[in-house]
Amino acid sequence: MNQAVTLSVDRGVALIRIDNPPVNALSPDVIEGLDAALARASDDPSVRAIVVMGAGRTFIAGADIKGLEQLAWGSQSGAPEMHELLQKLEDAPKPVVMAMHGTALGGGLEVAMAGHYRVATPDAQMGQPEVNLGIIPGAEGTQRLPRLVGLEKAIEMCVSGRPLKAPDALSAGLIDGIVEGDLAAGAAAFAVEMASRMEPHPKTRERQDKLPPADALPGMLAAGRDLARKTRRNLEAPLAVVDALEAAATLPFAEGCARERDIFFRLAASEQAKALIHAFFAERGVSKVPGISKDTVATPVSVVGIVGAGTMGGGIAMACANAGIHVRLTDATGVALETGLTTIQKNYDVSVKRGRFTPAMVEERMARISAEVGYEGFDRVDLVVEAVFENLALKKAIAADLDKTIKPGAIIATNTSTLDIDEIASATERPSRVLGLHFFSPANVMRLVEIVRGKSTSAETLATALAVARRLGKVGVVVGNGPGFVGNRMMFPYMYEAQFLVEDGATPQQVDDALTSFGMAMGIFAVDDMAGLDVAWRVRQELNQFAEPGARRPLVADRLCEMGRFGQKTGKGWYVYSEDRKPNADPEVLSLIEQLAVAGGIQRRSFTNEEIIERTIYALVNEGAQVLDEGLALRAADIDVIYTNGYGFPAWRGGPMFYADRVGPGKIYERVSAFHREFGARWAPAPLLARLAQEGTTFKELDRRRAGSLVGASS
Ligand code: 3H9
Repeated sequence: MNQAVTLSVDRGVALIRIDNPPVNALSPDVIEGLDAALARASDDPSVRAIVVMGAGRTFIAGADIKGLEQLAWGSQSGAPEMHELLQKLEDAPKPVVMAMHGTALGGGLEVAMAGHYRVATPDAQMGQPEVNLGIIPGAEGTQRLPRLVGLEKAIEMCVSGRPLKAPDALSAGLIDGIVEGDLAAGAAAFAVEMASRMEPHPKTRERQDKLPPADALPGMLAAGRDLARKTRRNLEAPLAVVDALEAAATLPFAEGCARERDIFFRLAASEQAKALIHAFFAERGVSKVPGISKDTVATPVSVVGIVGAGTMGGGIAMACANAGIHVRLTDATGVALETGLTTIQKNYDVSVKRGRFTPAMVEERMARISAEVGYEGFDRVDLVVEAVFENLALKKAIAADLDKTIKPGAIIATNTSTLDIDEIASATERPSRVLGLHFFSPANVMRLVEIVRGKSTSAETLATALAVARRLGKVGVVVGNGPGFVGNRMMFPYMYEAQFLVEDGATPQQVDDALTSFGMAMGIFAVDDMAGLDVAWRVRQELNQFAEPGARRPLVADRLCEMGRFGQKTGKGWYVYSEDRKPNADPEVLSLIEQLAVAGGIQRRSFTNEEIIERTIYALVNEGAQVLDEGLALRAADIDVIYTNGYGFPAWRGGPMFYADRVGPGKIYERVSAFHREFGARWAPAPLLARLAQEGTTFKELDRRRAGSLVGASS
C-alpha cells in the first residue's frame, strides 16, 4: 500500500480509499495500492466485507490519460496492467462493494464492474468515454458491461461515450443501489447486509443472463455499427468498440478479453488517439494563463446584464439562464425585446420537444430572464455582455453609458468578432474591467468563447471571464486583441483561398466535399451561406482597408451579395436551398463564377481534392503560425481548441496546428513556399513556420518549450 490508497477497518468492514488527486486516475501507485489493500483486507479475519471508494470529489475518473498519451506515442509502459487486479477483486473471498460518487469513468467503471456489488450517490455518473480519446475500454469493460446492462445498452454507452446518471444506471442494472446521505456509511451498511447472505457473491464475468440470444445478435450489432457510423462520423473507435462488444456475446470471457486487448492496443497507437488525447489536454490547458494564478480573485457573478436581444444576445441569455445565472436583458425598443423573448421561448420549446428539458425546467429558466427597455436594475449586475451589432461607434456609446450605470467593480464585456477592444475600453473609466467575449452562434449551443484581453484588462477580469465561461459549460480561450482575434483572423485566408479555388476552376460543391471528406463539420461555402454572406461582406469591407495594394480579391462573393443572395436566410447564396434547407448546386452561380473568372483573365483548370485541402487548410495553418508568432494565441494548442470547438475542425485530427505537426511543418512550409512563388504575397510563409521547418521541430514541441515561461500559471 502507499499514500494513494489507504485502508481502515471499522466494525468488520474494510474501507479502501483511493486518494490520487485531482480525479483518482489509475496511476501505477493506485493499482499497486489497491492490490495491496485488497490482499490485507482479504487476509484480515476481522473483516467481513470490503468497500472501495474515492477520496475527494470523485470515484476513479479512469486510467491516467498521461500514461495513455505515452502509449499513443510509442512507449510500451503507458497502459495500466489491470487484469490481475480485476480478477483478484472478483475472486475476493469477501463481498466487495464499490461505492461511487462524482464520476466512475473508463478504467474507473471497469474496476467497479469487477466488484461484486455497486452503489452510488444520487448524482454520480458512470460510463465508458474511451471512444472520445480514440480508444476503446482496455480493462475488460467491453466484456463486463454487456453482462451487467445487456448488449444493446452497452453498445449505446460505449459508442456514444456518454455516462449514465445513477438512477438510469440503477434501472439498467449497472448498480445495485443508490445511497442517500453519507456514502461510506451507506455502502458499509449495504456491505454488511451482503456479507450476511448465504449465497455466493456474483462475479460479473460469470454472468450470462443479460447477453442476447444468438438470433438477436446480428440485428443488435448491425444497429450498433449503424449508430457508430451515423453519430460518430469518421471515428474509428466507436466502430471498433462494437467488435469488442460482439466478442462478449460470442466468445468465452478470457478470449473476449484478449480480443478487447488487441483492439485496444491497435487503436491506442492510432493517429486518432494521438489527436484526441492532444485535444483532451489542449482543452484543459487553456485555463492556464500567465498572470493568473490560484490566488487571482475572480468576481462572483450572479446577475448578468445583456444589451441586445438579437440572435447573439438571446443565445447568451439562454446560456446564462441554463447555468442558473439571472439575466437582465435590454434592447433599444420594446418590439426588439419582445421579438428576442419570443425567439428564446421558441428555442426552449424545441428543447422540450426533443426531450432535453421538461416544461418546468423551461419555466424556471425563463423566470431567470427579466426583460425591460432601459438600464433599470443594471446597478445590480456583476457583468454586462453587450451584444449589439458590429458598429464601433454604437458599442463605444453603450460602453460609456454602462460605465456610468453599473457598479464600480462590475465588468463590461463586448461580444464582438472583429472590433478593437481597447477602442471600446477607452470609452470608459474602467478599462481594466473591460474585455471581449466572442461567443459563437448559436451561443446557447456552441462551446467556444474567445476571451479577448485588451491592453488594460486585469488578471481579475480575465479570471472572472474564464470562471463564467466554465460555469456556462463553455471552453474559454484567452486571445489577444487584433483584427478578427484568432478564429476569424485565420478564417479569412482560408475562406478567400476557397473562393479563389472556385474562380480557378473548382466548384463550391467540390471544395465543400473535399473539406467534409477531410473531416470539417461543414464545407466553407455552406458555412458562409449559413452565417449569411452579408456578414463576411461587411467584414471584407473593413479588412480591405488592410489589404496589400494589388492583392487578389475574391470576385464572386460581393456580386452574390449585390444580387441579394445572402445565403440560407434568402434561400440562395453559393447554393440554392430547397424547403428542407439542403444546399443544391445552382447553375446560375456556376455560370456567374465562370463568367467573372474569364473576364478576370483567369486560366481555369480542374483540381484534385488533395490540392483543395492544401490550398485551404495550409492557408489556415500558415495564418495560425503568424497569429501565434504575434502572440495573439498563447499556444498552438489554444488555436486547436478554438478550431475544434468553434469552427468544426475535426477533433480527431487534433486541430489545425496539431494536424500541421502530423503532416510535418517542413512539408507544409515547402508547399506554402511553392504557393508563394505561384500566387505571390498572400502566401508568404509565416516566419515561425519557416523556423520550425528549419529546426525540424513541431508546434507541440514549441508549446512544450514555451510552457516553461508559463510556470506559476494555473487554472
Ligand atoms: C481509460 O480509462 C482507459 C481504460 O479503459 C483502461 C485501459 C487499460 N487522467 O476536466 P477537468 C485531469 S481512458 C489524467 O478540468 P472537471 C485534467 O487533465 C480514461 N488526468 O475537471 C485536469 O488536470 P489539470 C477514461 C486527468 O471537474 C484535472 O484532472 N476517462 C484525467 O471539469 C481536472 O480535470 C475519461 O476519459 C485522467 N483520466 O471534469 C475521463 N481526468 O488541472 C476524462 C481528468 O492539471 N476526464 N484529469 O488541467 C473527464 O472527463 C473530466 O476530467 C472529469 C472531471 C469529468 C473527470
